[in-house]
Amino acid sequence: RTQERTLIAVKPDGVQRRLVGDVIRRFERRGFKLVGMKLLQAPEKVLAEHYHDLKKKPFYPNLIKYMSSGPVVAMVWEGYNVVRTSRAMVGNTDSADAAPGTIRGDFSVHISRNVVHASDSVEVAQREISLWFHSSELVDWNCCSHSNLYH
Ligand code: YYY
Ligand code: MG
Repeated sequence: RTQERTLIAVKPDGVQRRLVGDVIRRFERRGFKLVGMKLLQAPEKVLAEHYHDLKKKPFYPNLIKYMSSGPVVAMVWEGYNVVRTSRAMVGNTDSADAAPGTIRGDFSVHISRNVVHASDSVEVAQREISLWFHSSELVDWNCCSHSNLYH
């Protein structure tokens, strides 16, 4: 379970607002390991697949427009329970209900500009990681702080 991985993405508003470093810092300090990262203009096909379950929602066209409006920083983070813990770190989908101390609760006021994405289950994480990254883009490395984070 310390090998669990999740997809975290800083959305275009987060990149524009120079929040990339803060998001990375929170995951580093919590104790997670960065195993993949890239800045990219998200292709429409990737976004359509990424949000396929929301295709029929009224906000879907605006969501795709927003996610295409500029570069995103896609990352894969690894560690114990990372999927569930990162959802807690990111906060409620609706920024208005996101607790202070969470990324959305600290940096955003509206659901349509909520700064980051985090996979919501281990199965979804695996699908999203393979959608956004080639396996060759993920790096297996030994973190020198491992024994201070896990027994
Ligand atoms: O996983 P999470 O990002 O927290 O929420 P989802 O329910 O998967 O929705 C994805 C994305 O869609 C959300 O981050 C913002 C946007 N959205 C919206 O603009 N308006 C809504 N009423 C619901 C979601
Ligand atoms: Mg989601």
